[in-house]
Amino acid sequence: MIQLYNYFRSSASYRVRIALELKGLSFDYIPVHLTRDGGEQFKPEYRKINPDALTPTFISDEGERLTQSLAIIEYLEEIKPEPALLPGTAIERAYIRSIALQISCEIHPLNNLRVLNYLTGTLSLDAQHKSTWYAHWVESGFASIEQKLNDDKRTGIFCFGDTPTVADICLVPQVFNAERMKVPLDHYPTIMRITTAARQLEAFARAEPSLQPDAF
Ligand SMILES: N[C@@H](CCC(=O)N[C@@H](CS)C(=O)NCC(=O)O)C(=O)O
Repeated sequence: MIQLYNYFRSSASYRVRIALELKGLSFDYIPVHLTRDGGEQFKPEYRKINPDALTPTFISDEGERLTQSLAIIEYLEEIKPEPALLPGTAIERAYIRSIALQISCEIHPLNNLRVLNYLTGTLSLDAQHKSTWYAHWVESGFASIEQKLNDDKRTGIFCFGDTPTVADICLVPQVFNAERMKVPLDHYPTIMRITTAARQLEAFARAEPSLQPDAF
C-alpha cells in the first residue's frame, strides 16, 4: 500500500493527493503536523524518513521512499500512464511542466512556512510585512501565469486543453494557499476560471485540505 506522509494544508502534499486521486490510487494518509510542538517535520523520527524536514514523503508499494512532489507525480505518471497528467508531444509536455515549475520553483519556495518563519523570527519582520512579502511573490507569479494562459491557444477548460494536467495540479493548491493568506485574486480571471473548473472534479475535491483526516 502506498503511504503518504503529508499535512492537510501543505500545497506540495495537496499536489500529490490530487495526482493519486486522478490516477485512482489509494494510499495510507500519515499526518505530519507542520506547526504543532514546533513542527513534527523536525522530529528525529521524521528526519530519518525525510532529511529535508518537508512534506510530502511518498512510500511506494515496494517500500521505496521519494521526496519532491513533482518527482513523485512523474513517478505515478510512469507507473500508471492513464489518465495522462503530462499529455501531448514532447514540446507540449515541456510547456505543461513549465507552468508546474513556475509555480513550484518560482512562487511556492519563497512563501513556504520555513521562509515565512525566518522572516518573522530571525529577521523580526511583523505580520504586516510577512503578508506583503507573501502577496508580492504570489501576485508577480500569478500575473505572469495569467498572461501566459491568456496568450496561449492551448489553454482550454484547464491550463492545457480540456483535461487536468500537472499544471492544474500545481495551480489549485497555490490558489488555495493564496486565498488562505487573503491575497486578492480578481486580477487573474483565467487562473480562477481554471481553478473553479478543477475544483468541480471529484479527484480535486477529494484532495481538498478541509476534507483530510488531520484538518481542524
Ligand atoms: N519542493 C518541495 C517542497 C516541499 C515543501 O516545501 N513542503 C512544505 C509544505 S508545502 C513543508 O513541508 N514546509 C515545512 C517547513 O517549511 O518547515 C516539493 O515539491 O515537495
